[in-house]
Amino acid sequence: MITLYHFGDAFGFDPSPFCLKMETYLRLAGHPFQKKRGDVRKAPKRQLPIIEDDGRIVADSRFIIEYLKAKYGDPLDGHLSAGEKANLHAWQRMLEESLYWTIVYSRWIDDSGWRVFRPLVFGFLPAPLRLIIPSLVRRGVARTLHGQGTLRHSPEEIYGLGLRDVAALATLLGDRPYMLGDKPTSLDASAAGSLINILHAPVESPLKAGTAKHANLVAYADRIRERLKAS
Ligand SMILES: N[C@@H](CCC(=O)N[C@@H](CS)C(=O)NCC(=O)O)C(=O)O
Repeated sequence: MITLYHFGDAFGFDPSPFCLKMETYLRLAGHPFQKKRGDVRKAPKRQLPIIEDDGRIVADSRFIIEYLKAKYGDPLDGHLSAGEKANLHAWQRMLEESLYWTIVYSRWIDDSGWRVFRPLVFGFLPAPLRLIIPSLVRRGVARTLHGQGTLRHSPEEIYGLGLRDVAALATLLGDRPYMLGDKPTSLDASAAGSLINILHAPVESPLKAGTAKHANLVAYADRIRERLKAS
């Protein structure tokens, strides 16, 4: 049995777009699995998600999906042409290397997001640590966002960049049930991981407000979330 180690369902789903991506992938692909709360400090790359399968640990959602495809087959992407796979690759990178950072900004740096995010994610800590740890982690996230480039922009620019990604995604989806057509692919795992985290998390932001204007993305996130709950 595959075990998915993730942060936990603080929002009724995992606040990490990558952990929610992994859960969505496993459910859409129909692989039986169990979820356990992971410890990022013990993960091989100090990040979650990781999986354990037959005693083997695999880290990073991209390598996990490669591993699962090699071991259990490729029910989601196997039918795609080389061109469609290239397309999928580019969209996935947009979600995970671009839009992701606006999501991070909206929760960790934007004060209004932080006020909501902090107690939800760090509320489990005992009182003295609850006062110290969140600010330390927040400072680390700010350093990462500065190194990566996002924090060199104004808030308007950061949200503007994120919302351009969202608008492109809305155009891609159009009126189809899944991002690339009638059937789910691994792109839907990435898209759901991000969109459910933007639209269904209790963090209000210009990113959420702008995404909510795309009726097709709202319906898509609702649909995939229902499918996750049902399976
Ligand atoms: N490329 C990785 C990204 C995973 C990732 O960024 N995980 C974040 C949560 S969204 C994490 O574990 N952060 C903890 C840290 O970096 O200290 C993947 O696809 O799995």
